Amino acid sequence: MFEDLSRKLDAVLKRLRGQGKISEANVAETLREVRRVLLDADVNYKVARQFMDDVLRRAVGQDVLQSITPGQLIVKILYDELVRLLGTSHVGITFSQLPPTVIMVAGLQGSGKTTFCSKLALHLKSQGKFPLLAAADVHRPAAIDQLEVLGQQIGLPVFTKRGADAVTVAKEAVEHARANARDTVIVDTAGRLHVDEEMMREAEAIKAAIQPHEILFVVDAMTGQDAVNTAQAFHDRLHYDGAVLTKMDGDARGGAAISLRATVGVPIKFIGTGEKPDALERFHPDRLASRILGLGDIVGLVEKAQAQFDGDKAVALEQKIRKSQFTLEDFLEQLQEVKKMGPLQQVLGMLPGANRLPANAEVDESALVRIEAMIQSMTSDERRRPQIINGTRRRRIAMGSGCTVQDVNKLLKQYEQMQRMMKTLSRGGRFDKMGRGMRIH
Ligand SMILES: Nc1nc2c(ncn2[C@@H]2O[C@H](COP(=O)(O)OP(=O)(O)O)[C@@H](O)[C@H]2O)c(=O)[nH]1
Ligand SMILES: [Mg+2]
Repeated sequence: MFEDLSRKLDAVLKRLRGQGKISEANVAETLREVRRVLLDADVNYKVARQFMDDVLRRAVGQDVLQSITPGQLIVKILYDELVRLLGTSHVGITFSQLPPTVIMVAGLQGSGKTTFCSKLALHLKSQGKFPLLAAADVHRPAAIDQLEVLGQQIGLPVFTKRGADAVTVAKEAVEHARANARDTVIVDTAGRLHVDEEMMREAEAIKAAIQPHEILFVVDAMTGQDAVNTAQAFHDRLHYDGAVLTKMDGDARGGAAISLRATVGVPIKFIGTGEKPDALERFHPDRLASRILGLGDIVGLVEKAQAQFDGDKAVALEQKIRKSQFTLEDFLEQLQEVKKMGPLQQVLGMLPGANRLPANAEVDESALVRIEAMIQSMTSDERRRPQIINGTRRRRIAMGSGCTVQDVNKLLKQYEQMQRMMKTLSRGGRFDKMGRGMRIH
């Protein structure tokens, strides 16, 4: 997510970070470069200017130059201001006291509305809700089919009425939900390729007819500045409650995400990170800011892990990492869980410093299989205290796992590096050696 922006910022900030003595000229120069990087990422120029003004004001106010670590203090100020720009804290969906909660989803064609409807439905289902999907994009029969297929995939009902107009479908869907004890209705609507009067009128008519508790505007993050213009045009007519940024897994430059909140003044509530129904994340300004600044997303990572395996394990693991008591046994268990979490590339992207991995760093997943085999060939004493693994033991482990002694050496070295990084983390520092340390093979 935003690899390019993140890498450029990192390059600019790296110069500051290392320096003991920093002059006013260094700071001014760095901030100018940060501004240029933001504009490159398609951040709205007014937003970028205001942002830099705020950062500068705070840097002067906190007397950055007099502090012991001026470089780090600037990074901290940038982080704080970026979090603020992105909306400070997560804003969730407002549920009605009196079910069903009606959620209307609007946006341009192709922005990812229908996909988002199914993602949201699945997300709410996993939280114990009973959603009903409503196919109120009636202009293209294929749109109704698409929602029906998605509904089937996630095991949730879809209300359709072929031949009826959008307002009728939406209204009857809400009645159907009420009669059938569904506590949430998610209404998918039609979009067009561009903002146009007819689409707006239809959306307004649906809004008037069903009076949704929540209107979510879906926008493709890849469209940059355009996203912000469209978002404003929809907001002028619909006054929606939250925005959803889709296709954040693609090579979106970041401009839309960074400018949207500041320009339209509406919180971003979710982000879409893939085509599958489970590729949805709640939007957390602090996490995105730390990803952009290359500070990693440990909370997101632990949460993702948590969603995949049981919560107690995740908490225990986090504590172990923080206390640097991470053994090879944990490493093995972790590898097995990581395999369940999905593509390693995505998992690595959430780690601090990951923006310094080469853009297309290939992760050799078969290396994992070998590592697993090697750890499995160790005694439990060896797994807990790898320092006892001497030459004889290394040969035995290599034989037992069908690997070479060099492989075993490499694994132990990687484990050592990982431990060192975890120590840095537990001291509240950064994984600065991430780029080299964590690469598997
Ligand atoms: N990579 C990626 N593709 C997405 C995402 N959300 C939607 N899509 C794809 O974008 C295309 C348009 O999505 P759709 O939901 O039909 O858009 P709609 O016209 O607004 O309903 C489809 O091919 C989706 O699979 C996302 O978060 N990531
Ligand atoms: Mg659609």
